[in-house]
Amino acid sequence: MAKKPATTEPSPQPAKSTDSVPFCQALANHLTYSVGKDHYTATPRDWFFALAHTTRDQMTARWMETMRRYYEADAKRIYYMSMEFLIGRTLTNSLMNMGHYDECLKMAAEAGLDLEQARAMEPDAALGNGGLGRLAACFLDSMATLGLPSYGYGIRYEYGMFNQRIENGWQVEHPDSWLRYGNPWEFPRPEVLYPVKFYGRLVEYTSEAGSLRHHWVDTEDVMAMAYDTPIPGYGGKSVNNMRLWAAKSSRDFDLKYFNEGNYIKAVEDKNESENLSKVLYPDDTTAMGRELRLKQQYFFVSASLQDMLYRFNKFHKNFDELPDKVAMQLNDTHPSIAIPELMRILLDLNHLDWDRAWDIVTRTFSYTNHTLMPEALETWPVSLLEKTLPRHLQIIYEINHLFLNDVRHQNPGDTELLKRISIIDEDNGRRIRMAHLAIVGSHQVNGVAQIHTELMRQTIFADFDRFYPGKIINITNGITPRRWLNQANPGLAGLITEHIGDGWITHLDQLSKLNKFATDKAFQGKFLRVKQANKESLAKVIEEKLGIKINPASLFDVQIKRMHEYKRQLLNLFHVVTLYNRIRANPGENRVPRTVIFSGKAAPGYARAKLIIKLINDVADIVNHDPVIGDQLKVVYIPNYDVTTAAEIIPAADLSEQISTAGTEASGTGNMKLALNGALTIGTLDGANIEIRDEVGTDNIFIFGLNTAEVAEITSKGYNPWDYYHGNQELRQVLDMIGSGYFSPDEPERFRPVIDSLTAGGDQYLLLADYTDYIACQEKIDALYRNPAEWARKAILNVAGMGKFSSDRTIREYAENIWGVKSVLRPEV
Ligand code: T68
Repeated sequence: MAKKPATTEPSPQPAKSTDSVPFCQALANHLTYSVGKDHYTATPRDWFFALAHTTRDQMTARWMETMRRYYEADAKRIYYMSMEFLIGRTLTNSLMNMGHYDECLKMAAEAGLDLEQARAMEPDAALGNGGLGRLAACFLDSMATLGLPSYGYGIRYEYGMFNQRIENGWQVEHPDSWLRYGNPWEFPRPEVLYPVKFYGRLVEYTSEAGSLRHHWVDTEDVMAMAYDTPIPGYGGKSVNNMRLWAAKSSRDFDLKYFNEGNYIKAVEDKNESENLSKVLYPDDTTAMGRELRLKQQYFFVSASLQDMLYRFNKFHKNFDELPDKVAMQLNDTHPSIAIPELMRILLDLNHLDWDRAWDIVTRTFSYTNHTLMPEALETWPVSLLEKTLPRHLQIIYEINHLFLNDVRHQNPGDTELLKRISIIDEDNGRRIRMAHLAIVGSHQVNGVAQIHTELMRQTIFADFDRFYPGKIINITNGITPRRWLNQANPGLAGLITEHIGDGWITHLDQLSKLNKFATDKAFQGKFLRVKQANKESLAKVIEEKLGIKINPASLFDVQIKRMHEYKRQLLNLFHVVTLYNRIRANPGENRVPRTVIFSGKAAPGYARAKLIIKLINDVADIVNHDPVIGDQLKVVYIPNYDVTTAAEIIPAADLSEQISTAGTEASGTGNMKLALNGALTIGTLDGANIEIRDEVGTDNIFIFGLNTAEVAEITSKGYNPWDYYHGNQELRQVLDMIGSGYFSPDEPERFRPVIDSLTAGGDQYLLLADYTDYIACQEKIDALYRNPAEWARKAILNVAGMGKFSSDRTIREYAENIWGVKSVLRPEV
């Protein structure tokens, strides 16, 4: 047994506040004593580290005070369990949330310090793939801002999301060594160390009282070491903790090998166990059944549960109190092995009986689903669990057995139902359906937008919705206005504050006060000038990074998100090629100039998505160099989309492309970020687009295409893409050009498979069916853009209507409807 870790919880004495030391004095001290440089020798990176340490100091005292406050209140804690936290940069966020940003700006100006340069030295903490990981980061910000006693638990990957370079038009992945220069935000906790077991075998025995007991023995153990990062809420009143686990070898040197003189082998084994937290899996929509991924999941779940129970047990002796003191939120099924793990802890280590343990477990866990796509739903081969986590497999079997008994009791004779609803899929080589396990083991399950939740209830989880009425609920996603408006778009944030005050930063629904300015000419003018300035900044970045000169007066048409067929970047590209053909056919016509901006990463193994990136770049190459086209159309692929790039692009967007096939995008959150920054949306009736429409009004959003009912109908009737190919001459021309190598003269057949998949291949995502309506909708957008006052009015109404989409609202709903937790606020001092 590993020794209980020494507590890292705060001591009762208040920590000495560093608030009294002036910022510039503290900064100078850090430059000298933490970085070991002076003004003469300091590089921008040195300044970044000095700034980060100064800022961290300011959070630390409040962090400890917050932890003490939660202890004293014996508050119910939320544990947000997530394989991904896509944090991005921290410096500006922390300075702003702690209220030191203006002081820092002033100090930098006086000292002649180039703050921009120093800020740019911070690497993104890219410990996530996309929407799911960024949602977790927005939630941490909101939970801290609301003073909710919460902890983020995850993995401290040594390599985060890969860096994407575009080489000759192709995506090339490069490792993201974000810790290379050290991470100034984290506190390593070498004393908070837990063993995590793998493999081994089970020994059954009978206790003195006659009950069957299980021992899991001969395991291979890896140690999980904690790294803590303070998460400041806006206003700096509460600072919460994100605790990430890194794998350490259980013995730094394996003595057995060492004694045999096999030093190299000992170090090799150490490295192997430390591989567990080495790298983030970069796949967002395919569940890959890789042993290392399962081990990562169990690794962080096991460490987190040990840690949570250690904290619980300090003040509570009775496990029955656990659900009153702890809420565990599973961010997708990735941490759902926590359900059998908590059962194992209660049964095998604490000898509770099954029913009591199960009652505690199901009242503690809840699960968020982020996708309906079958290929993204996790299943693990029974054989893999049997080898890696044998006791968990036994427990899952027992959970399933009891669950199926209940289902059978309510639905006698319905064997098909039992097969469908079972946690074990018997048809595909026996696999564990993790979503089924998560639903059965949770008291509440939620979808992330109304339509997504509806579809969960009607399709993939319909049997569960009937069996557990009321268990599946909706909580529509949100985004933090601190990062996505206040920091990302200081121009717009300032304009808003000037007119309605700054209450919107924590009460986003106050944006509705902007409604009355939508027709105000002076306000419209200011609003358009802010947008124009943002567009000019982005144009500069694009020219510096890519050497492409874009026209800042053109309509900035933006699609930024993971590359995936269902998101239909290709449909957007078909519009680009249509415009290209129209301009070439009629060069003199007066048109609205457009700059079409794409950015996004493809999973490294997703060949089709990578080919589409190459296609976009090949089209860009031809379009951007065609003298007939000139300034009227430009196509830009901004490489390495990450949180920082998003914050550069979003404030400059005029048009937000949210064009997934209806019924495929669970929610989307980029749609919210863009509308909040005054972009108009062109979108399908999918995910949160529907709720955005409801909030901003049908007249202020451009909806096109088939809805989910029509998608279902057209596919069930037998969809024939050729009908559309033959039915629209412009579409046919676009497809023929791409398919026959117009954009790839060096290799004419390069994009043939892309086109074939749409025609002969059946066009799974119905691009051809939606093309005509999409193009017509884009024409309406062009027409509107010619009328700046009308455009501004609609864009202002979009900003004014975004109040609902604050992650503060989302988190309040989780707190009330799932977690049953209350804020523990700092008494006003
Ligand atoms: C996204 N999912 C949804 N998954 O696609 C998006 N998956 O509609 C939604 O807005 C967002 O979640 C937040 O709810 C993801 O981002 C992943 O990143 C992912 C990662 C690993 C495995 C599976």
